[in-house]
Amino acid sequence: IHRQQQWGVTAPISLDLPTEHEIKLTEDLVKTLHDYGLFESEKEAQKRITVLNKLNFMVKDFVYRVGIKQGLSEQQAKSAGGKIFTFGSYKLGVHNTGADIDTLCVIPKHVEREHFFTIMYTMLSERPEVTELTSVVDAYVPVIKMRFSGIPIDFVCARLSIAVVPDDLDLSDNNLLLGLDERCIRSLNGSRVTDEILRLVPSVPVFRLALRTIKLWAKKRAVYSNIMGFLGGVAWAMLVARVCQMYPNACAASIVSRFFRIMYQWGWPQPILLKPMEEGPLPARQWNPNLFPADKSHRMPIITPAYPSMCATHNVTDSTRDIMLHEFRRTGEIADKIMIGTGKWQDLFEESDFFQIYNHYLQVVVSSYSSQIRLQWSGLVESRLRQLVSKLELVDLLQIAHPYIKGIEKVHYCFPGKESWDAAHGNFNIAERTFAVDSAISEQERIRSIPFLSAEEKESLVPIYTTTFYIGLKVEPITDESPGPRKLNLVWPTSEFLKSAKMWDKYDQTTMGVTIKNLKGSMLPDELGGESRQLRRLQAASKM
Ligand code: 3AT
Ligand code: MN
Ligand code: MN
Repeated sequence: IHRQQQWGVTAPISLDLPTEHEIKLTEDLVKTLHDYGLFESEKEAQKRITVLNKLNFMVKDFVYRVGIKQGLSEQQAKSAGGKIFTFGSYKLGVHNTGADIDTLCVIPKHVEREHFFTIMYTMLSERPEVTELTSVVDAYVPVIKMRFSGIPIDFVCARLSIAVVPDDLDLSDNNLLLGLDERCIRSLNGSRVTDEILRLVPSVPVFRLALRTIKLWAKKRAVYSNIMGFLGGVAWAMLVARVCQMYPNACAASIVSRFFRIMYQWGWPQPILLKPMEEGPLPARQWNPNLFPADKSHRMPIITPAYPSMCATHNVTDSTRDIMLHEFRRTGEIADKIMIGTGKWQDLFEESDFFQIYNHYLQVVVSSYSSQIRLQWSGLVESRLRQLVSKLELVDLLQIAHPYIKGIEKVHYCFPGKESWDAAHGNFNIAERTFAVDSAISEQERIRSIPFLSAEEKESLVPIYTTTFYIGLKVEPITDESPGPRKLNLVWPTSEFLKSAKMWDKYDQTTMGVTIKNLKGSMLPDELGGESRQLRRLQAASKM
């Protein structure tokens, strides 16, 4: 029982212990989450530990090998250490089956950062357990991606300015950051933030269960995506942690039930902090709306607890904030019903009706003629979509521009010429030659499964990859003050967006495309709800 201690920046709201009813509801919650398949098996958990042990061992071997190469003695090279840490959902203890393990490799000063992407990379490539090995060296946080015994790993690296990385190294010391490469500081940040979050909650098991619930809810309600202007995993974790601090003795059911109203009523843009911000030894700038105009523009600031503190919700726009507030309010009412017994936990996880609720959508089709460039190009456009949303927010009569959280990936097998041009512009409706992009099925298998075509015809097919993003548009309703037809002028935001995407230095108009279309809700592809909308309209018409 936590009595006096203050968790975070204010005194607790209540120190009440859970009631029997709340404990019962928490047990129901655990069962419900199990039904959604959220928890991995004991066997998978064990496998993750084995993989991490192997990686930790490989890191020590890597540090040793480089030490010998640099002329250290056998003894010095051996004792230089090296160690892995984890962060992300695995470290928080809220990962689902199949999630990646975000892993940080910490190396002493005699090993260069570059060695991680050359020597360590080669060592990994020689392991039979490693598949799908790639490195992204020029990313903001450079990373090696791979599967190790089938488990996806994001492997980042930080080189410290100490000669020995001992097994009991603690990353919380701010002075460790002194004199480090920016990329190393950013790589350390993930671990330092997760460690702090876990340190700042009154009960880790309660926090974990509540966070699992909120993450599932946010995914189902389509508000889980940092890149689209909603919140990502770290931001949701900090929100849940803050509510845990307010109710140090509560069980997960009551944390979850209070979460939505607290977040709805929060005085945004007042920031969410898990602890007072610290001064530190770096010249780095920390989040400070009094000093930096950009920080003042954050709509829902959620500040990371590890020095240097940053805002994890830089991407939130007016539209995405309004959408999240709407979801908080809506779900708060559902949660009340669950607590008084007139609703069940499943009600929390009702799928978003994004594709049903708007009369108009913008459809952004990103296309590429090769699978190599596909992810980079669609990623680039995806990262620019927020700018389109921000510009749409300025359009007269447009109340909300609502981006859907993920792009829909397809591959179309087309005959060269007009058909492939059409496909690249989002006009291809031959179902038996369109496939969801899924690494489980190879290209040969897909083509083999196509009916009606001869072997020669199949031979000439070319794949066109598309990723399609949607933005729902809510137009101001007709009122006495503004009667008459609603004609939106979307020319400026859409043409600016297309122009900016095509300015990408790797853009090549012969192999990449991007187009925007304005669609009526009833014109959405069937699998997204166009069909059910048409059915509803027919039903409504037949009743008249
Ligand atoms: P999953 O269970 O993996 O879906 P997660 O919270 O672990 O949820 P990620 O693996 O995507 O999510 O990210 C883990 C952390 O890695 C979060 C953040 O500190 C860092 N991170 C993720 N993506 C980026 C990025 N593009 N740039 C910088 N840091 C990132
Ligand atoms: Mn992860
Ligand atoms: Mn990851």
